[in-house]
Amino acid sequence: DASKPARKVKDVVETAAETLTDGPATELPGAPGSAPPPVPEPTVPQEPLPPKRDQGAPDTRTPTGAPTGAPAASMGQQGAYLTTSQGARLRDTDHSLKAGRRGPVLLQDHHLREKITHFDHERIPERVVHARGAGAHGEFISYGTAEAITSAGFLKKGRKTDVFVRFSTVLGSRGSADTVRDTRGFATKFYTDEGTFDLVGNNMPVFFIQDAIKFPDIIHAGKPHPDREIPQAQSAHDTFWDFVSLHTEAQHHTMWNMSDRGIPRSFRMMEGFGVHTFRLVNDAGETVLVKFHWKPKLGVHSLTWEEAQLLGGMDPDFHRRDLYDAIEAGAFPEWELGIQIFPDTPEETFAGIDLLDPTKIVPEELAPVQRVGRLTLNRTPTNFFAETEQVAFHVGHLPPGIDVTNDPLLQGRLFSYVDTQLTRLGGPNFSQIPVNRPHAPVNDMLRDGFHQQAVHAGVAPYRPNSLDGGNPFRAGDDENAFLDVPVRVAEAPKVRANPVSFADHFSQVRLFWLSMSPVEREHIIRSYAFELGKCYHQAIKERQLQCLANIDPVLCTQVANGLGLPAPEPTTPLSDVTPSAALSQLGQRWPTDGRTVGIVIDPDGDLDGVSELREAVFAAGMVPLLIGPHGGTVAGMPVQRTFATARSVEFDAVLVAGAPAPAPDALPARDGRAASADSLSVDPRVLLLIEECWRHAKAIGGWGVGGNVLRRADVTGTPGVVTGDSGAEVFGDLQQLMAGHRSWERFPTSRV
Ligand code: HDE
Repeated sequence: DASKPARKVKDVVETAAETLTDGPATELPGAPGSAPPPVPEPTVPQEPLPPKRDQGAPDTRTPTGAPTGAPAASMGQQGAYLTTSQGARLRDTDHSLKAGRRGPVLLQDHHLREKITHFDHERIPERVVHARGAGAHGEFISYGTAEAITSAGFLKKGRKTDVFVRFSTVLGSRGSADTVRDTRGFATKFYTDEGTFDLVGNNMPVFFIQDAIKFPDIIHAGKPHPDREIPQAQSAHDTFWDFVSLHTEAQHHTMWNMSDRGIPRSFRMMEGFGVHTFRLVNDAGETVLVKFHWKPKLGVHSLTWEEAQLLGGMDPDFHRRDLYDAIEAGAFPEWELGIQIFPDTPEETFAGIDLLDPTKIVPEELAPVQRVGRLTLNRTPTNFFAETEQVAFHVGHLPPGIDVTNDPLLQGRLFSYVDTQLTRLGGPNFSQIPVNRPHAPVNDMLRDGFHQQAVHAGVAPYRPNSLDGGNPFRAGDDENAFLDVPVRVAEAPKVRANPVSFADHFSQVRLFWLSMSPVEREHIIRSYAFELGKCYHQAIKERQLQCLANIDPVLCTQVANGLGLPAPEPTTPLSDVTPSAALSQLGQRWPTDGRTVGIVIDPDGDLDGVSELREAVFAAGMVPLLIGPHGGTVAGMPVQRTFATARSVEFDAVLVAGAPAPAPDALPARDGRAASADSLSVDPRVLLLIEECWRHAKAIGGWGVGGNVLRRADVTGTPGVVTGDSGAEVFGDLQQLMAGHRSWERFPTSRV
């Protein structure tokens, strides 16, 4: 009974206090002899909300499926009263148990020791790579289009499977910024009812190395320098470029990183790739080779480099926030899972491309990506640590119907992903952590070990046995067991060597370069020039320029110009390749769901127009954020950003309804501006907002006084800037612009 007072606690404490004689005579209120004042509760104790599904206790079931008797939610946060970890209620958690008010703390204070000891061990080692990440729950619904080529049940028509996805950067540590230039991880855990399937992919379809044995080398080169531990989460430093320029198989992935793909606008706007070739097997035992792709509903979009840099300071959590905001706003991120299918021939090549080489793609024009299902992320984690930090992916988590190939990078990963969890999650029982628990019944014979959660019954965790009734039994041929496809292994000598085709390091980099639009090429040139410009060693820059010369002379010359170095001649003939239009991010129109529209308002201006516009933005599935000279509300509408807190980088487009003149004590108007043609005085922070949006090629609009503000900012009449009579009218044009993502026509490119 929660309301029952503790048994005469007050009397006990008072008696104890009376017997104390060692306190100094001068002690103030609460001196020995007086009972400690009761600690008031700031709120009335009441039962908390029922725990969410994920807060439940681990499923402590026996191998035969019988519950062990542990209450379902015993590990979650529950009950109105604070307790010890053993469930004893506590009356005080703010004072240590001391020998007198001014005395030393007593070793017998078991609550103090439990609280501090647990805290001391709260942190676990961060992931050695992909440490910075954000996760979300969702569901995958299969179209059934892959039924003929795989027996995997979750790919049967209409089948719905729970998923957990974790996005990440690779190089930075857990607290690093989201918007750095880097590859992004895109790891998906499908909790299928035939066992968990982890598709542990990236947002780029190729990798730096062809053999897993080099992974420590590339990561040591990319991580901060070992002496000063800088730079954090960057590839713009000597060791990275030292490695990739010496190790030319890295050039393809490096160019993807230098392209706009290295700075995604949002996790929601990234493609995902399984990178390796996998093998699917159907019920008849027939096999095909496949590459997995995730295609985002919103299209593939990127930040500009300046935006990415500004966000590193303004909002280092930008991608994480964007993901959670979108899900909580109901703009659920969606991707289609697609596969490229290749015949499973002994050569394991397609159109001359070696399917075991993870530095190669198969252009979509040669093997179209066939859609097999839809992923929707619809729930944010309840607890970051429990779920996003503790989730453990493994490329070897495969259900029946999906198998691996001999890609030497994939083969090494098959070892690494279990091994790393032993250190990171502290032992071999990580699959019992709630987020890692399979949704299929588990009946393994794995026993004991650190952090064992299950209370296994039975006496015979071995096979064969007669004591546990012979359990567990092996699945027969027609009982949907995992099939190791009996691929023929060539009789060959043991060697430390690659297939000969792996020696081609430049042709597909050239293919990628030639597939880019002029704007994208311009960005690639700038990123090489920026990153190499950050290197100290001349020899490294020269060596990388040599690699670029072997990819494309125009690219090489432009980067060399940026560095102020001569462009070398190619040392290998340039490959004759056919560009792949599917590699470019530009030239299409995409849905704009969940995009943010900043609306600059004057509290004394056209608020009816603002209100109408706000509704129109909501109706279009986007997020309107009002930006005013001060916070609070105007005409019943929340002002979410002020001229002081808003920065261009958090908006996809900006609309100006009006902007009041700066208050006398605000920042001074810029010199020269105040004397401009229409002499309208505009807060300089609003002008900065508009200028930055313009520089970042974002859609800009204004109506009424807002049109004058845009004139003041000198942007009217340029591509992607619209003015009109009403907010709703301007928003119509703005939506069209946003569907094309950016207005690059503002910056005609001529160089490439
Ligand atoms: Fe990983 N990788 N990796 N990787 N990887 C890890 O596993 C590794 C590779 C990828 O959100 C680690 O649990 C080796 C390719 C993602 O939890 C570790 C090699 C691709 C994630 C590991 C590779 C990836 C990881 C670190 C070379 C794209 C984050 C912590 C053979 C297809 C998963 C962990 C998450 C994480 C090893 C190469 C993707 C150490 C040895 C190629 C998305 O096991």
